[in-house]
Amino acid sequence: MKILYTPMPGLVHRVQIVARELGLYDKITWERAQPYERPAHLTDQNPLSKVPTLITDDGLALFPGMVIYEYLESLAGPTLYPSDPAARWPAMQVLSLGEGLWDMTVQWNNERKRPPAEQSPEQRARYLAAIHRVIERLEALAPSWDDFHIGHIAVAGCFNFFDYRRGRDLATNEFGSVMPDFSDGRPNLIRWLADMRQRPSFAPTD
Ligand SMILES: N[C@@H](CCC(=O)N[C@@H](CS)C(=O)NCC(=O)O)C(=O)O
Repeated sequence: MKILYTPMPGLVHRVQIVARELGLYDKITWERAQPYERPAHLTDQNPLSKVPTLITDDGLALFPGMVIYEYLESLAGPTLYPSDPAARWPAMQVLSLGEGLWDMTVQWNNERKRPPAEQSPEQRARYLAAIHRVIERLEALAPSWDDFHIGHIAVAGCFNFFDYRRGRDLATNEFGSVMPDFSDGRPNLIRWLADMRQRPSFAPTD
């Protein structure tokens, strides 16, 4: 099977963490695709031109990330999705918060990449307010996280991106503004993230 993704030096993507946790990483061909350039090798498989996109050995394209995680789990799990309903649905809620946080951040980031005259301050403020609300909710939940599941990968993966993007902004001033430090003032998340990053699956790959 193959996964189309955008390598970023120093950043491990959520789908890469999932593949490593499941012992599938080396069974996957990892192929570079730049979704914003809408290359045919991506759009032929995923008309949305989004990464990650997985192509199974039978040639079926799967997306978005949440479907890919479940597919990988179906090959090598059960590992990352709790089967007991009392644990499963709270885990799925954390997964949705993590995926939603990612999507909101991508939109916020895309908005600030536009020429200043075309940016909408209202839109940016809406995205940012939602990002802060989600992080506030995660900060409240974090003290109860003594297990490890797919939701945790989704959330920690967002913070990996925040740190990566913030580091680049500080180094390059590419967009003329700096990604906020979203973990600042969130002691529960800071503690929990430090533990997460001890896992071998969280080491950067590219
Ligand atoms: N929820 C999506 C998010 C993926 C996503 O946001 N991908 C971005 C790259 S970071 C993308 O492909 N953007 C292209 C576009 O929106 O046109 C998933 O899990 O697959």
